[in-house]
Amino acid sequence: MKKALITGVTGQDGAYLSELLLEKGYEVHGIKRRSSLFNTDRIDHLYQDPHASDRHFVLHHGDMTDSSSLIRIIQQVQPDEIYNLAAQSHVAVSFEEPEYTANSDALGPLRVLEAIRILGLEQKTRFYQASTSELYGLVQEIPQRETTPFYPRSPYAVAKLYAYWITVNYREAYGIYACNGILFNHESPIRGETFVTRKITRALARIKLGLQERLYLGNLDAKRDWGHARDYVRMQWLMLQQEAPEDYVIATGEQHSVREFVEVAAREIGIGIRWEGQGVDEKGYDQATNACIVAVDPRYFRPTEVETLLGDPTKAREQLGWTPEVSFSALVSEMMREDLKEAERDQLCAREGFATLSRNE
Ligand code: NDP
Ligand code: GDR
Repeated sequence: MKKALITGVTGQDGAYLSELLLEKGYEVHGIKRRSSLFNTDRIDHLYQDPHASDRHFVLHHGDMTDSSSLIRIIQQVQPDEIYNLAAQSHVAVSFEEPEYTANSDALGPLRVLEAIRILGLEQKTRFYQASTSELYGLVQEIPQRETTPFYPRSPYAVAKLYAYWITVNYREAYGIYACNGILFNHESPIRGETFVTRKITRALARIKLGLQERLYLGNLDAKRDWGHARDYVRMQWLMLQQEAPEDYVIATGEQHSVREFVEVAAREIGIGIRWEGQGVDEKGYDQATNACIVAVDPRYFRPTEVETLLGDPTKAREQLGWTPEVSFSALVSEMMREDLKEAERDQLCAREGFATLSRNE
């Protein structure tokens, strides 16, 4: 039985990847960091009691900023594959916490690679690094492919640039099977609530049910190449099953703006959108059209923005036979459906006198 170790197992991709690897018969180990509340919502359905004898899903406490925990876990697990997904993954937050972001996102991967080397696992353990389209930042070529020059535009992207190159360097210097998946934005119903897609679907569902008044966003003209996380974790696994390690762009090849995302999501649940302006009542509805109001709040603008990203996944398609299965409209539709269910649960709680919180973050 193959053993995989996933850092960032409690995150969006960690949850989908755990499901995929368990289906494939792996023994899956995950690293979660200590928090004062349970932070395992996304993987609770996979949880196995630590006292059970035949466990295939095992969680360990560790942190990307703590070499000792990483070395100890890797020594104990002796994984065939490590998927390094853990990161402070929010671009806007990285401007507020640049040093921590560098520690976890740049030095974190270095610590894992060093652990592989210190433990003499160079020939055994394959390493996947969660690289990102944010590396392209101020884009130098459209669409972006593996050979497009990088121009990072945030502390997050700069940290990920270090991680990208240290992965390449350890591959070349020590012969480790190490590769970068340069993944473009990928979303799902379990996407973090402060990324723009989930923020939109969650807010529109709550607005429809009268639980929230307005949706405040930043740059509506930003364009992204959005895919579904389930498609993208398949590719993470495929990249570690090849004869030789290589880096791949994973994207859909299709681009939409934030504004378009709002419009498609609103259509999906049959509500009108009115962009901030005149004739709006205090609840955020335009009474004439009964449309929900989307307002722009400058606090969501970034000091340096990535305006446009569009990936070219030709190499992944030709060499690995990978194509995304979920279309943009199917993605929006699934996210809207799931957020409506969540809003209905919150509405029920509100009706029974339990408070629910509208977060506009
Ligand atoms: P999430 O933010 O959903 O998950 C990040 C995970 O990392 C969480 O499990 C989080 O733990 C964990 N984590 C954060 N800091 C630490 C730390 N110091 N030590 C240990 N664990 C830590 O991200 P995604 O699942 O969306 O993304 C996975 C990876 O892919 C990330 O590295 C991200 O940067 C990268 N990426 C994501 C893309 C996307 O569109 N989703 C695109 C390209 C790259 P906790 O749950 O406790 O917060
Ligand atoms: P991104 O995702 O920065 O691309 O990073 P995010 O969803 O945060 O932003 C996408 C674009 O939307 C604009 N935007 C807003 N963004 C947020 N979060 N909130 C808003 O209110 C808002 N209004 C407009 C942003 O300015 C941006 O242009 C994600 C993360 O998953 C990274 O970890 C990953 O590496 C990249 O995708 C690929």
